[in-house]
Amino acid sequence: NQQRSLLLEKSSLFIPPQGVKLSYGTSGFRADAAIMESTVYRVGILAALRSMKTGAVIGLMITASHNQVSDNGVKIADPSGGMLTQEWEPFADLIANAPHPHSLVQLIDDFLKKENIELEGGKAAVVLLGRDTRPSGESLTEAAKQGITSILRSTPIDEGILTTPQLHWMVRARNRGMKASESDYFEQLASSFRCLLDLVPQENCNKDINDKLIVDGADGVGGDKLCILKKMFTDLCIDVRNCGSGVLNEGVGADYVQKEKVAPRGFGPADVGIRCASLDGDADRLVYFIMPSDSHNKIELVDGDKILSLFAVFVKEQLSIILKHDGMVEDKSYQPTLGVVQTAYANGAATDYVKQLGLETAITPTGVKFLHEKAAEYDIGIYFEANGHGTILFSEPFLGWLERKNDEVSTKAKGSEQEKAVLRLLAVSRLINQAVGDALSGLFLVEAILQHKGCTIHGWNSLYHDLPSRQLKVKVVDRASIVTANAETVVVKPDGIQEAISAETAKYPKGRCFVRPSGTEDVVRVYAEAVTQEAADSLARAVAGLVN
Ligand code: 16G
Ligand code: ZN
Repeated sequence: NQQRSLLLEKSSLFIPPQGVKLSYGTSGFRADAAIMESTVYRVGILAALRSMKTGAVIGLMITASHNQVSDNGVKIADPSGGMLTQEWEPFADLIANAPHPHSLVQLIDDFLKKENIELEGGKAAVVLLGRDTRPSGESLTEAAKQGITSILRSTPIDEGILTTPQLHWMVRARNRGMKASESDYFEQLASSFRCLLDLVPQENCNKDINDKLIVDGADGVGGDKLCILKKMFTDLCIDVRNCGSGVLNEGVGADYVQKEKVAPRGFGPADVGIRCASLDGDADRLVYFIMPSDSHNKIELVDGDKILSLFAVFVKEQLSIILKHDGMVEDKSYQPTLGVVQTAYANGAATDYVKQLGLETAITPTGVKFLHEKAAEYDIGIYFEANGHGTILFSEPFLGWLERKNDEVSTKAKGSEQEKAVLRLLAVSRLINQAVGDALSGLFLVEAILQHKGCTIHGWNSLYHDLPSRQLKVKVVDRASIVTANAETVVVKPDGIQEAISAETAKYPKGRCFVRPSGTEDVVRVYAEAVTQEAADSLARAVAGLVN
């Protein structure tokens, strides 16, 4: 038939290189850009099928995030704007690795039957395409379009160069019938940020929390977009560096800054003590840092855990103001749930801090899809990985309640603290990306909260003090031989390893240690925490020895 011959014809132009086997990991497919064409083509097909199956717009993002510039990758955004459903990941692996057009067409045929997808009669497919600034992005976008148009009645819409979270945001917005262009994104961020600034308590309005913010754009897409946003404010002092004139992710970016704990390229002694931030290559991660006053460029890292803590304090405060009307009486008619979601990489001090705030905490395995899913169980779910990926999710019932409160207080309690708190939380829900972690919206929320509290980065950084920690990578023959459980905190295979790790950890006061196979590199990662840096180092080394 027509579909079959179209697929055979087009796919014969995209034959996968021999001997390469890719898998759709936590961040989609990623590899050297030179071998990605056939994979991206096939993911284009998958995106079109996913759109047909769901009857909704699907996103396809071409990026390799913090990897080196010569790499590239591709991932799918589902109708909600979240990650591709895990149920389709095996199919992604199958078609990416099908050796020739005939085997590809057969796999697709089988899958269509299994999933009950009608290529004719159902809704036409629409796929939004985005890419980061990598030079290979343009031709890979072409391959994706060829993939999408290999399925009859499927339309690609090329949105050009975007941050990953922008594309996720657009997919979500479109599927909810909302305005969904890039300028709508900027407009929503700017107006909600402005709203939060207008609601800064009088006593903190003119506090000089420090002169400016300096942002490392990783020489990627985030810096450019931030420059556009920055222009929407006249009173905002943001100095954006590493905006694309240097090599993407080379000695710059949130991943580098967080892992190496050193300042990115382009930062020097003149920046000591100033509030600095760093985005990653596709702007879905954000960390802050402070340049040290001595000559070494070892920075003080203000990581995802600290961002989470700042958000948690603010949201909790505003929520309790709302729940306490008429001064003291708590509103018992509705008790929204507020929860914090982290991974085992969260510093022990961070977890203790949010617990001490009285918040429910949960941990999940590494990877945005796990954190996001868990956070969505709460009315307000705040999740962050230590590496700076995270956001705040608001449930529909909670937002509905907030809107009703807003109507109520705007007549009965105009100008009250309660009204302001309602407006602040509504603004947060519009500012912070509801689809996925977003460095730009996260950055504007951090800035708004610091203003609100009249708090410097130093004050923020001392909310709690990180326990010393150490991360090591271990090369092993087969990292898949290590199997973990309980959100990666215990090893269940091979036998005996966990007992040995526990025995080693018990030697250190406040010691905590876990190992897990990396999802993005061919290594096993070791994480150790203890009361001194020496102890954390020594625990990590000892456990690395056990895994090896
Ligand atoms: C991916 C994940 C990130 C995780 C990292 C861990 C997404 C979108 N990204 O980049 O959340 O922290 O992998 O890498 O889920 P690792 O498995 O090599 O430690
Ligand atoms: Zn990223």
